[in-house]
Amino acid sequence: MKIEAITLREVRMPLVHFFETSFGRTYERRILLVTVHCDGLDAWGECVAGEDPFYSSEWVEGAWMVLSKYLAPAVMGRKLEAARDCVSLFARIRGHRMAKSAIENALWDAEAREAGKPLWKLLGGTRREISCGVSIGIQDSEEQLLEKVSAELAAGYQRIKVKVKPGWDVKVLEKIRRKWPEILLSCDANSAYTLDDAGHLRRFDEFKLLMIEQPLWNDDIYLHARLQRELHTRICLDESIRNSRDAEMAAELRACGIINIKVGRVGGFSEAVRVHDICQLHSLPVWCGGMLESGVGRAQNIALSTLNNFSLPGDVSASKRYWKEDIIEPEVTVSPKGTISVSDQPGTGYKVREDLIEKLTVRKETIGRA
Ligand code: OSB
Ligand code: MG
Repeated sequence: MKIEAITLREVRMPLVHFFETSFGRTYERRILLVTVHCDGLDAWGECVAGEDPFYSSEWVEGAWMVLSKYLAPAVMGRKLEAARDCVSLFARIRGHRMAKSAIENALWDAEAREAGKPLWKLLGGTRREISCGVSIGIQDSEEQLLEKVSAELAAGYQRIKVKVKPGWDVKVLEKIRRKWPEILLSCDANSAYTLDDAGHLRRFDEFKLLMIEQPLWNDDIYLHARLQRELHTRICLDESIRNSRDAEMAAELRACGIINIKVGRVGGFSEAVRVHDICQLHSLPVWCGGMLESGVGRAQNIALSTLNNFSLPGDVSASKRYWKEDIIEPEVTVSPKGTISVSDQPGTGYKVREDLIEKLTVRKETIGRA
């Protein structure tokens, strides 16, 4: 693959419904798309950095700068045998994993399409159908939350995850459990608690949750291990797992019972597969996390979710839960039994709607071509 040019693009996409976590509320996404022009084709990747550095230190503006000044130049004009070869070219640039992932994943798209292979097979996937769950944000009222849960269950989703924070936790979980005693239910705190809350978090045990996601600090593993010893409910680490070494440390320290893999958070598909493999070795089930992606990132999450150890439903759900109109076609749809089937077409099996993207673009920069 000869890399001839890279285009960065910001598209603005209003969410169908706002999304609120313990760190804030989002109404509109600023989606950073990367197009790698190589061997006469345009390959696509999405940088999942948020509008603000609240989920992690990465954010759209910072990612744009590092892509433009460091990452695109690091691969420009290079001829790579495989997508994973960009990892060593990026190695001297510290951090910025979501930005790196956008280029690496575009290269995987190119590699799959050039080989005439589905991306999921190239990644080593084995499942033809993936299981889907939903992540439901903090609402203005408990009634609104219960209505949302009810609608998602009716749509067939296999697992409900609700965002929690101090003041929006035990009471909401209790109401959901009382109404639906048998469903797969979990919660995600996005680091809203400290170890001093261990006693409070122990109250979550009575709701028989599948897991409690990232209760403590975004950069911590050790104190999660201390907390895990106090809880029956399995902890699931999200923010804390930056690479396969973190996953190995979490497994050995018994800091969690489940790991959420987000391809952007770990720096791209190569590392995501490594995290998957190390978790499998340690009998830690994984599932695919979401970052309110557009269709470009969503289609790639679907491909990743076909790997064998993705044995729990992911936060990979239908396009229409997020967007009036998605930027891929067909849009992502979920069956009444809460699954997405993968296609045997080359690449992701979804087509990028370039005309629509052009219309939604508010900023564009091409590196490597006059
Ligand atoms: O912690 O999983 C998270 C969205 C933005 C940032 C962090 C998270 C989330 C979600 C949404 O939970 C998952 C999705 O539906 O894309
Ligand atoms: Mg999370």
